[in-house]
Amino acid sequence: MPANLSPAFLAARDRLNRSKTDEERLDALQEMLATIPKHKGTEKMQADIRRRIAKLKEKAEQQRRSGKGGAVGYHVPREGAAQVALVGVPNAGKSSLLAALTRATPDIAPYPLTTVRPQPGMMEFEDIQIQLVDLPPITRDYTEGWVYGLIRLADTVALCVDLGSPGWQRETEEAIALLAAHHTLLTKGASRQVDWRVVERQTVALGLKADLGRDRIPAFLAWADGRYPAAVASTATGEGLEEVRVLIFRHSGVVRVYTKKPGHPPDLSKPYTIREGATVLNVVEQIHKDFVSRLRYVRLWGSGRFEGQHAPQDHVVQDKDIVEIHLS
Ligand SMILES: Nc1nc2c(ncn2[C@@H]2O[C@H](COP(=O)(O)OP(=O)(O)O)[C@@H](O)[C@H]2O)c(=O)[nH]1
Ligand SMILES: [Mg+2]
Repeated sequence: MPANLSPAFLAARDRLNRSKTDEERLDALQEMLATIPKHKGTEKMQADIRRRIAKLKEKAEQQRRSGKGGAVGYHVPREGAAQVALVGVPNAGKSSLLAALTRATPDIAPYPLTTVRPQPGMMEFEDIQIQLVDLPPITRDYTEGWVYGLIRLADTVALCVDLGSPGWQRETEEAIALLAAHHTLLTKGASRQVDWRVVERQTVALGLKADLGRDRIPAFLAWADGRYPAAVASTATGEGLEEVRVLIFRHSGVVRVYTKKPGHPPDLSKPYTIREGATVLNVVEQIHKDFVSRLRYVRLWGSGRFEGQHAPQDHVVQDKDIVEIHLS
C-alpha cells in the first residue's frame, strides 16, 4: 500500500465502493485521480484509475450514441494556486463575473441556461493565479450530476447572488438546499470531507448586479453576516470587483510563502502556495522532499511577529511569510 494517501482520496475511494450508478462511479474515480498523491509509488494506481475512467466514459458514450442516455460528466483540470467554483441560480451574473475577472470569454445572455459546459478562467491576484470555473446554474430541474461533482472537487465556492432579483434570498436559499441534498454543505470554515459522502466547501457570498439592486445591498450583507464572508459588485459599473478578487483569494484555502537564501534578500519573484494551516515543516517538504531529512532550522519573517527568529517546525505559516531554510 503506497504511503500518504490523503483523507480526501480515501473518502473518494470509499464513495466509489458504495456507488450504485456509473455516474457516481465516474465522479468518485475522477475525485480519486484529482486527490491521489502524484509520485512513483502510486503510478500503478493512477494508471488503473485512468483505465476505469476511460472505460466508464466509453460506456456512457456508447449509451449516448444508442440513445440510452447516461450523460458524461466534465472534468476541469486544476490550474493555478486554487480552484474556485462559481455557483448560483440562473442569470445571477456568474459568466459576466468570469469575463470581468479573467481573460476567458464565456457566453453571456439575458436568458437562463446559457452556460451548459464548465468554463475555466485564470484570475490574477497580485503575484499568483486562481482558477475560476463558471458552471451551469443550480436549479431543481435542470442541473446534471456532474455540476455537483465539480463543485465537490473545487477548493472554494463563490456563491453568486442576483441582487437584481426581488426573490434573491429565496432563490439563493433554494440553491443552498439543493447543494445540501447533494451532500455538499456551504460553510464559512475550511473545506473538508465530513464523511464518505458529505463534503463542506468554504464559501464566499457575492452580491452581483449591485447596480440593479442598490436598495437590496444592506439586506444581502445582513443575510450573509456570520454565515459567509461577503462582497458586493457590479460587472456593469466595475464597482466591487477588486474586493471580490481579494475575498476570493482570502478564502481560497491557500497562502503564499517566499524563500530567501542566507545573506540575500527574499526571492519575491517566486511565491510558493501552500494550503492554509500548513506548518513550517510542510513548507520545507513542498520546496524539496529531501530537505526534510537534512533540515537544521528555519528562520522566519512575518506571521505578525517574526523578524528572522528560528521558527518551530509546527508553526503555522501565514500569507506572505518568508522562510530561510538551513540544511546540514
Ligand atoms: N446591469 C447589470 N447586468 C448584469 C450584470 N452582470 C450580468 N448582467 C446581465 O445579466 C444577464 C445574465 O448574466 P450572466 O453572466 O449570463 O449570468 P449567469 O447565468 O449567472 O452566467 C446578462 O444579460 C448580463 O448582461 C451587472 O453587474 N449589472
Ligand atoms: Mg452563465
